[in-house]
Amino acid sequence: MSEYKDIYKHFLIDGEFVSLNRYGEGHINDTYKLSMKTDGKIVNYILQKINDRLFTNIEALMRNIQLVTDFCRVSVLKRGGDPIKECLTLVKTRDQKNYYFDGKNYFRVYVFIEDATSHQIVRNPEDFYQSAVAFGNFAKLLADFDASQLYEVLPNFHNTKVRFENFQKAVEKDVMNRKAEVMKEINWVIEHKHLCSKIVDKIESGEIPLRVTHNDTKLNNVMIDDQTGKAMAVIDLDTVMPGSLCYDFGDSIRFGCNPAAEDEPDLSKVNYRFDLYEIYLKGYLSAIGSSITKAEKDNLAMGAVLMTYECGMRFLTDYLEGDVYFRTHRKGQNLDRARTQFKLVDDMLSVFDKMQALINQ
Ligand code: ADP
Ligand code: GN1
Ligand code: MG
Repeated sequence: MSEYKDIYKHFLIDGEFVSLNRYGEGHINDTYKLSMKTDGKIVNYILQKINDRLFTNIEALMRNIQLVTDFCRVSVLKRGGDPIKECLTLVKTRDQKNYYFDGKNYFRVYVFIEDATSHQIVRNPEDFYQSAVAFGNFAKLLADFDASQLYEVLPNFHNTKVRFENFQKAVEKDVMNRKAEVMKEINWVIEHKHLCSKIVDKIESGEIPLRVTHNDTKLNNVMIDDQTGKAMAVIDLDTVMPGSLCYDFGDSIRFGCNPAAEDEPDLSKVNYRFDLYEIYLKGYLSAIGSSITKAEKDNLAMGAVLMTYECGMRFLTDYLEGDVYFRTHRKGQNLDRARTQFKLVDDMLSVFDKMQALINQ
């Protein structure tokens, strides 16, 4: 049983303890499913040990999440929905805080969103379409959110130029002596360096607007209703901060338009699914409506290439640094992850004109 099995006692949670088990496939926080029994009924929660190596100002991070979930709740209520199912809901501590610090670690608790699943792979095109609608709606919702209220949790999170500099430093330091083994991948990243400035420069010049975005829009950060197949809720709000729609769109494409796992070692199984890109584009544009600018729309396809390139570079950087950022379960997992991303970028670039043409249609 987990060493954290008494943590729930500090939160406003009733009933008798049943179990606490590791849960989900997130790469960042330590997530557990907590089950309690009240009046003979099981009530579940998500308990997370927040990654405080990455998130250094937990107070501000949790304030962001509180603001965004409160905002989401009001909007869901306005349209007659059920906020417990359609939004993340934080459970307060007994002293009315939204996280608990035990002197060493930071914890938070969410209401468990029942009868819905966070999928690791696109099972069918309809799921993917629904996730596009969910992220498109989320973006539209955040268009009315006052950005100045938010703390910038991870500055330069999707600044691909800065990501490249960090990659270069990792190559130079080579702390794990892994460089020689991955020269092919390192050279591939360097050959594609010209991609780094594609969107960053347009954000800097003001051509592409900065707005409040999710910044981590992969399929497993949306809950799909098990019964109806519709997207129920957008989750994982740690990275909600100023960003670009092109990145949010792109990250969904990166993760979803690949029929294989993100860490698939057999690259023959990794292919870019153009048909899924088409489906996602349709769903996203239909949901976001007139909230997208022309410049954003024109750069959606580039957003997909860039997010995939950047993510691959981040996985390779982490491999070189000794797997200290993304959670790994086996040796070489970050390298496999990097390789799938590079394969996807090659595939995307080979049909880039088609990707762009579809947007202009
Ligand atoms: P990470 O930042 O590590 O990715 P997430 O917040 O995405 O952490 O949570 C990891 C996984 O836990 C999700 O992919 C999902 O499967 C599950 N999860 C998170 N929050 C909830 C929730 N409120 N209800 C049900 N499942 C959840
Ligand atoms: C991480 O937290 P999770 O697993 O949803 C990462 C994303 C990466 C993703 C790659 C805060 O997302 O940026 O794109 O892994 N989140 C953070 O799968 O770094
Ligand atoms: Mg997640």
